[in-house]
Amino acid sequence: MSEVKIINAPAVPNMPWQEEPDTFRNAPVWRYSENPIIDRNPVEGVARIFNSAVMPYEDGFVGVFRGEQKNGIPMIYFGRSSDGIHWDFEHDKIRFVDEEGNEFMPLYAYDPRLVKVEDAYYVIWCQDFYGAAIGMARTKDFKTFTRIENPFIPFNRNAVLFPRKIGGNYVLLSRPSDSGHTPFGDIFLSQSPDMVYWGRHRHVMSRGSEWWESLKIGAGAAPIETTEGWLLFYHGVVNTCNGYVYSIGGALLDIDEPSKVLYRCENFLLTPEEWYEERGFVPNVTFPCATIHDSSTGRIALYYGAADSYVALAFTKADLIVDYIKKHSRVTDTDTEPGRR
Ligand code: BMA
Repeated sequence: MSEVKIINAPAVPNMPWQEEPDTFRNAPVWRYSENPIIDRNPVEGVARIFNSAVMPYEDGFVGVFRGEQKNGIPMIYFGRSSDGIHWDFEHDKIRFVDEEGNEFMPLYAYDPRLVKVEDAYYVIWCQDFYGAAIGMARTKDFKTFTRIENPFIPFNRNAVLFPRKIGGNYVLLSRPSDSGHTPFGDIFLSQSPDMVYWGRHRHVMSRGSEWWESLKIGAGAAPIETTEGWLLFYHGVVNTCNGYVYSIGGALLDIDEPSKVLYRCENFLLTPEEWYEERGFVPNVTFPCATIHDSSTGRIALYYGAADSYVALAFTKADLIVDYIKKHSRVTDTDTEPGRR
């Protein structure tokens, strides 16, 4: 096994962890034995929580959760946990405010990501901006969540920030899309000096030639900085005769120029196999949105939505997953180029 290290990230010795099971067959990722970690009807008025993002905070963990309200409208709920597995949710959805402090709620909000950059925490999600678009808010205390200007015009989804500036700019991955259940989609990168104005857009990677990701792809968890590049977990979708199937894929991006894909795994890392992934409101969905990782051990806990009904957890280690991605890598010219035309 190589000596891959997670860098520029804190040690999180209390992160959730479970060793590989005895049945482990050199798979790159293994599921938590007690999945799903969030069951149906978790909060009064909320039917399902899934596609949600968490991170270490103070002595424990916090998260922003996609709560599908019983009126069918998704909103974002805040939760805390001492172990990263058992979660206490606030009963009311997050009440966003504008920069003047007035309530400023989106019509709907789903698939949140949560990333710390410098001294602030950013929530990034999909919301209505005269069509599906990227919403953003900043918080420093997880009490006041201040909406900042939407970075892009519609239609766009699956935005996630890198956890530090690169080349002096904030960097955001996103997936331009359409107004429906988008039947296409590639990952692009945009840069900003101030989190307000975004430009210097680059293509990162297209839907793959592999069948499991042949329809569309979208960034999942915030990239993890490693000695081998930015480790990106993303989702890949195939259109079958019975509808879309969402699997989890992995790639390594260049540290200084992350629009260049160094390695991209031709195999999915995880695909719907368990009852909570195959059966639910939308069957056959595994949708990664966050990791908790420990730079001292290289342990990674991957949080993913399952079947648009549950939150589930899987584990891997930095050296193991990086070796696996490199061993099974297949990159194309559009992956490895800077992505500028
Ligand atoms: C996508 C998003 C995800 C969802 C998936 C499967 O378009 O809406 O939130 O998990 O579809 O329904």
